[in-house]
Amino acid sequence: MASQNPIAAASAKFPKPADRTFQYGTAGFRMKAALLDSVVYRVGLLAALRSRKLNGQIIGVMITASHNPPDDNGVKLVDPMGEMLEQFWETYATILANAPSDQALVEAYDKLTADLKIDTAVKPRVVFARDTRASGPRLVSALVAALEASGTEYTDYKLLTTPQLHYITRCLNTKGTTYEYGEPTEQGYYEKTAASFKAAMGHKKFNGPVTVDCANGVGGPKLRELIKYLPSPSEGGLEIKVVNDDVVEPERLNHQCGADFVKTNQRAPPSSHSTPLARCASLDGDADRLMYYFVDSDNGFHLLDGDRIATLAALFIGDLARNAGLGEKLKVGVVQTAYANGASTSYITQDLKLPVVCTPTGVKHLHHAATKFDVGVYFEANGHGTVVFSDVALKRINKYEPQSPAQSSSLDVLRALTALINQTVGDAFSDLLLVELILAHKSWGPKEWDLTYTDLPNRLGRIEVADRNIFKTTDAERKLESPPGVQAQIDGLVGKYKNGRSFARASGTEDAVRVYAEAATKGEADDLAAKVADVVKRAGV
Ligand code: G16
Repeated sequence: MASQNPIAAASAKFPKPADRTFQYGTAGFRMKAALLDSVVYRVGLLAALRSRKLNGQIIGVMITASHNPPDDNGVKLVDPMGEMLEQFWETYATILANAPSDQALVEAYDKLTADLKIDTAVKPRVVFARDTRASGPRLVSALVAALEASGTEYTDYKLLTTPQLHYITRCLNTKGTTYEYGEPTEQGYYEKTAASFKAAMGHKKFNGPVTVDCANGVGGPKLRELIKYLPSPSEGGLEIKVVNDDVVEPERLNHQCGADFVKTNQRAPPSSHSTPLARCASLDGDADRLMYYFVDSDNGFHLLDGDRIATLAALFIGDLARNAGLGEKLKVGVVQTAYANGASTSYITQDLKLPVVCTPTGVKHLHHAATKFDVGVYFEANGHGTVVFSDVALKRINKYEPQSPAQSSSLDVLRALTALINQTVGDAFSDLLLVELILAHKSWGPKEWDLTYTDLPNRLGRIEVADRNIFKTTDAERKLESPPGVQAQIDGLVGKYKNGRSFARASGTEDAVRVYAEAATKGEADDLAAKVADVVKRAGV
C-alpha cells in the first residue's frame, strides 16, 4: 500500500501544487517560497539518491534564493567536490519535482533507483544549510522529512553562506585523502581563509579600509565572524567596514543594496556615503557574488564588476607564475559569458594574451570550462566566480624549487592564493580578500584598477513577459533561435550602433527575460537596450 511507504506518507504533508510545472533553473529551483515545500521535499529525496549512487559520498543542499527578493526562496544541490550538481541529474530533479501525486513520486523515485542501478544498501549522507530568509526554517522541515523518509544520515549546518556549505561538503568528502581540502567546519573555513590571507599578505600595506555592503543577508554575520580571524588593522591587517548587515528584518534582504542592485542599476546603494576613491564592495544575499565600485573626485560612479575581478586575477596570477619561474608550465585561461563587457574580452586576449572561452550563464557551465586550463579564472559579469587550479597545476606549484629569492617570494604568494581562493565555487569572501591582496601587492587603488581598460558603455534590463520559456537561445546564449524572427530584428537594431552588441535570454532564476546591450556611448547603449526590450516585449505577449 502506497500510504505505508514512508516516502509517500511524508510526501502527503508537502503536496505538490496541482497547477505548477517546476523547472530546474540556472542554479536549482527558485520561486516564491510559498510554492517550494514540495520541491524541497523532493530535492531531499534526490540528494539521497545522488549520495547512494556515489557510494555514500556526502551531498550538500543549500536553501537560498541568493539575489532574489525576500519572499522568494530556492534550493541548490552541491556535489561531493563542492561543485554544482552534475547537469544530467537536473533532469531527475525535474522528474521528481513534477510527479503529480505522492504515489507517482514513489514510482518515480523507485524507477530512478532501478534505472540508475542505485545500491539501496548504501547509507546516503547529506549536509545542509540555509540563508537568513524567514521561510528557511519551514523549508528545512520539508528537507528533513525527505531525509528521514529515505533513511539518510544528515547534518544541519544551520546558517551559512552558500560557498561555506560548498567548502564543508568538499572537506567532508576529501577528509583523510591526499586531496584533503580543510577542516569540515565553519571555524575551519575561517581559519584556512585567514591563514592563507596572512601568508599571501606578507608585509604589504593596505591603502585604507574597504566597506562591504552585505545585502542584509547571511554574509553580514559571517563576514563579521571571519574578521575575528584576520589580522587586525593595528597589526597591519585590512580594515573591513561591514554595512547593510541587518538580518533581523528579513524584508531588508537585497532591498536597495547588494551586488545585483549595484550591477543592474550601475549605482551605489542609497545607504552608501563613500568618499572619493574609497573602495566599496557589495555581496549578494548568500555571499557568492562580489561587486566593487568607487566614486571619483567628481562624484562619478565607477563599477568594478566580475569582468574586472577576472582580469585583475588573471593579470596577477599570470605575473606571479612567470615571476616564480612557472610561466611556461601553467596555462592560464579565462572563462566568461555573453554578459562580459566586450572591452574586457579584448583586454584579456590582446593585452594579457590569454585565451578566453564563452559559456552559457550559470557557474556550473563556467566552472566546468575553467577546469580545462591549468589555472582557470572564471567570473560572470554579475560578480560570481573564482579561480580553479588543476591537480597538475597544484603539484607543479607545490613541488617547484625556486631558483632565486625573487622566484621564492612569488611562489610563496602563489601557494598561499591556492589555499585562499575557494575553488569549489564563487565565494564573495575569498574573492574580496583576493582583490584586496592584489591591490596591496600592486600598490593600486580602485582608480588604477579601473584604468586597465575602458568598459564599453552597457545596459542590463529585465523584462517581464507572459511566458519567458518561448525565448530559446543558441551560441552560448548570444543568439535567439525562437521565437522565430526575433533575432533578425535584434541584428537589424545592433547594426545601427557603433560597437553595438545585444542579446536577450530568459533568466533561470527570475520570471523575466534579461536584455544586455553595449555600444560606443552610454546614450547609444541605453537606446539599443530599450529598442531590444521593445522587440522582446512584443514577442513575449
Ligand atoms: C545564479 C547562478 C549564476 C547566474 C545567476 C543569474 O546566481 O549561480 O551563475 O549568473 O543565477 O542567472 P539568471 O540570469 O539565469 O537569472 P545566484 O547568485 O542568484 O545564485
